[in-house]
Amino acid sequence: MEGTLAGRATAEPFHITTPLLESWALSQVAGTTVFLKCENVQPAGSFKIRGIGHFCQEMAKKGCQHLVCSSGGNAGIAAAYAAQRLGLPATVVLPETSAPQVVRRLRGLGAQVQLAGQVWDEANTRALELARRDGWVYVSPFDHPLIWEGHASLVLELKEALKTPPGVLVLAVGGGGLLAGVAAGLQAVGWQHVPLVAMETRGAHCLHAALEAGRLITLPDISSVAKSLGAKTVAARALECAQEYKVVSEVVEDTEAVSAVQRFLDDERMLVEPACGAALAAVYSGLLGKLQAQGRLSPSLASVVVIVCGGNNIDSGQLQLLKSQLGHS
Ligand code: PLV
Repeated sequence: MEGTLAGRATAEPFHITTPLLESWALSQVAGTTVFLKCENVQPAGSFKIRGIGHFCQEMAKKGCQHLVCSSGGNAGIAAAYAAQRLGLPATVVLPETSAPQVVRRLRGLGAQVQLAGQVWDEANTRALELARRDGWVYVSPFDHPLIWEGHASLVLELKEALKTPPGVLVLAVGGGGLLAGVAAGLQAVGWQHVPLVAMETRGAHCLHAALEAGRLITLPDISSVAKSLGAKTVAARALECAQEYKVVSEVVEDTEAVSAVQRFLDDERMLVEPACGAALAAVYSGLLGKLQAQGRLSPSLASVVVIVCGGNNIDSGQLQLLKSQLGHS
């Protein structure tokens, strides 16, 4: 019996098919139908479980003994969740600035937690060192073809639900795993012509900087409060995708991302972190309308899909703190 359960645990994906909800409030703001792809209701609190879950399952099949993941929080929670389901030990390395409730959640999932450095890139260096141990496998939060393959499942679900392609798809970019996965998914369903609006916050805008320079750029520091977007360098594959597909890269201020989090909470009664607020700000800050006026998006969008990527790095107290830091009332 135990064997059967373990077998099932490796065969079935760990993510769920998420709801695609039409949002009355966001549709009012955008002037067209806005659908929310609700990744915030995934088992580990964000879309990350799609790709990370798939990656960990494949590594388990290959005889991995211990998973070690560096993370801004959400990828780590996804890896710890996957490890628990696979019956494997996991170590998650987070920056020292990480929220205590994320550390508690990780320990609750049975993971060992290490804190290293001020930003994700430094935590990642530690994770790569640990991964040299025998039987240990490094889990990137965003940079692996299996992760993109897992994330692509999101687009298959969109195709199943919508049947016809949306006018535009809006998503947040950190290290670019979601972008690379969504691009792969669009290709797989024949929707490669659907434009993507890739949202970052200033101070975590590594894709935008790379596109401007035409090559990978390493930001000097992460100054944005959207720590889950805080990779200093975007994945090479994400830059390629941004050049190969119809990708509009946009940067919003922290204050717009946090204000979007607050408005989304009031409109939809869902609390997401600023990383996700960056995507929502494309609607709330009137950016889509601006892009339409500039001719960078069609003036008549069939519909808008916003990937509500979710995130665990938030609670009512943290939102209050962010608002007071950024001078919101
Ligand atoms: N967060 C990664 C990388 O952090 C992590 O370790 O959890 N929205 C949310 C809620 C996220 O957690 C992330 C990634 C993103 C968006 C961006 O996804 P990506 O990295 O695939 O572009 C440093």
